Amino acid sequence: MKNKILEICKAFQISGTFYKMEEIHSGHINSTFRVYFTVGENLNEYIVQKVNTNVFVRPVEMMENISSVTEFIREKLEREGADVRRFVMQYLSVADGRYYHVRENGEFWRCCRFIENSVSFLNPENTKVVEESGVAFGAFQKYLYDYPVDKLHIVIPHFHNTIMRYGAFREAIKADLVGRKSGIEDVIAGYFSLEEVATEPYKMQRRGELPLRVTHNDTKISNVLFDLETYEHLSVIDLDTVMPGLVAFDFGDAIRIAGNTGEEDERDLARVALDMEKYEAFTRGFLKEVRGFLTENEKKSLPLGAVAMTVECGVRFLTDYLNGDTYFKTHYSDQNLVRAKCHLALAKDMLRRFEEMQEIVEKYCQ
Ligand code: GN1
Ligand code: MG
Repeated sequence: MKNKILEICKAFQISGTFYKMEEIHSGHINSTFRVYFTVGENLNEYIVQKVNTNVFVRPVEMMENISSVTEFIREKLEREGADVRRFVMQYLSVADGRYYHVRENGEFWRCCRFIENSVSFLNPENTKVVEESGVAFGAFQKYLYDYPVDKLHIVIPHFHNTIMRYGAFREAIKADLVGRKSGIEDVIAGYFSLEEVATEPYKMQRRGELPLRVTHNDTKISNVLFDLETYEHLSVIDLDTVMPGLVAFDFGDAIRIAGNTGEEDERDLARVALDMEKYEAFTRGFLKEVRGFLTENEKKSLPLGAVAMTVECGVRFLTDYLNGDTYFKTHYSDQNLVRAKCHLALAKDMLRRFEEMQEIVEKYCQ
């Protein structure tokens, strides 16, 4: 692997002496490496990624979205006099200016600078960090508020089309490709009982009640970088799925992770609940940035977005389990089922606390 990574770094015109590299295992789709080079006394760090082209079948368009959106943010930051090296991602180009390198065997690679003195968290306990992540994703919305949404490529069509996600789920149940349906009828039934509520935000958008904006579409808290010492937010990362979408989904997908008292694949369901303190912290941070321009319907849709994203992601995990784990990376045999059960429990807890969730949103809309 080292030789391959060195070949890729050379393509991206990285100078210096290779020092070390390590794989980062937190993503479920792409393969990610942190690579260190020394130049004199300095240690320069890079994130080198192999894009999963089974999932991202139009990787060139994806990189066009990313470079265009980051450029847009960078210009605004420059006008504000902010430190562009810390607050927005910077991708490296190969000799002819493209932001990707395709190897002879067809592998699609890209590389960005690692933001110095930054750290990310999978599911932090510290509510200040959770609030800061709300500010980070809210600010991302705010910076892209006037970005022409029609210019974005649809990198993965129907990505957060919850109705179609249920369609794929039905097909997987019917096909039962690897014989995993038997014994999990209760989990399957649990997801069908939430279909109506989970598909509501998508239907609202179709009825013209919610606008499409430039959204991140994968707002897990580990996709925010924080300053190593102050824990203030720096840049939002993983811009692969930046596309037209619903603000409720960006809010909701963040709550799915940051608001869960357990892990994304928590096996002990007694540990899975909506952490109201963290929910409130994220909401406070997020709304501080976006309340000035969201429509009334959008504000009201936020708690529903959290339920929808939790259910939709759970449906996707269960679909993948039924299909034999071909989409999400798994680290043990029933991980997708464990993830799905956890998301079902979390969504049910959200519905129990739904009024409280709405009250908190209203409180920070003032
Ligand atoms: C995938 O690989 P990662 O962690 O960035 C997935 C998201 C899911 C997430 C679940 C392109 O994101 O949609 O919400 O796993 N990305 C894609 O943790 O499908
Ligand atoms: Mg992602």
